[in-house]
Amino acid sequence: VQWETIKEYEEILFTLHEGIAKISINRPHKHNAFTPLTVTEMIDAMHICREDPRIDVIILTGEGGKAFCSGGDQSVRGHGGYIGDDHVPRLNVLDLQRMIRSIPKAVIAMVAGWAIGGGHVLHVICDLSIAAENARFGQTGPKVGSFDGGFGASYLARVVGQKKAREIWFLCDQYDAQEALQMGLVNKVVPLEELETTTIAWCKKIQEKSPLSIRMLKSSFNAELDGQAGIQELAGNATLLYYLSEEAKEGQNSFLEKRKPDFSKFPKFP
Ligand code: 2NE
Repeated sequence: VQWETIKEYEEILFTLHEGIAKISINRPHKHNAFTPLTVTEMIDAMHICREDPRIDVIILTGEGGKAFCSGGDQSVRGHGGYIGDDHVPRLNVLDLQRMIRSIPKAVIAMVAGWAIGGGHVLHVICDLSIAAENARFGQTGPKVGSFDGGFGASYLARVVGQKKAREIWFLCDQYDAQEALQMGLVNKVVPLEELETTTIAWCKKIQEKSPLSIRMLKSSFNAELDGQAGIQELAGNATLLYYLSEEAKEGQNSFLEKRKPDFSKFPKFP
């Protein structure tokens, strides 16, 4: 597969292949642990994924085949958060989590090796997860003095159930790919050498589908769980569809033409 670079970054790779964007954490020497810069770059790439009409589906992954992501880089964790060149403590991965959840395109986690800590949460938030046989999953927060009580707890519990989610966080055990499959934490397990081709095949199946259907479904799945923000997303899509209608255009045109709107010709469906 030929991946064409969309934009150069320091700590991630951002590439495109036939409408599929790939955001890959490029810190394999640290099992793809993220720094504030890694996350800032991922956020920038996600913005591009949202705006670029060439991009239908997004793959999130890590370089090297040994780790998807091992969470926040503990060597730059300081007083109050993860510290970058600006010396400001940040937890900007939470902003990235919300972007993965709200972008109106499918995001697939392609997991080889470790998906641990905040890296585990990132795959959990993705719409789908495809794992290589060498994938290992788990949370470490209570071991290293951290926790993610947001999506990392509540959404994980929606995915695997309350008992299992509490086990994952309280025990900090690690789970192999088959165990992850059994608990519904991933969608499919494949040999490492088939991971990318399988993920691309899944992307292509999604690409053949109606983008508006995918968009509506993603926001519908989110709506119940995400409270007012979830309803806002779904309602925003309803507004988008309404703006495409002649009925909505009549309202706008009547204002611009300084006349009373005539909505009488539009059907009132039962
Ligand atoms: C992932 C795991 C279990 C792998 O173990 P192993 O033995 O296969 O590899 P090793 O030797 O530990 O790691 C290889 C290199 O990567 C670094 C290691 O320090 C090591 O470097 P060298 O000693 O060779 O120089 N490395 C790995 N993970 C790192 C990390 N997260 N930060 C900095 N360096 C890291 C094992 O590596 C492991 O347990 N890693 C730590 C996992 C972890 O606790 N992550 C943070 C959880 S908290 C979090 O992510 C978070 C949150 O809870 C809330 C909000 C935001 C973030």
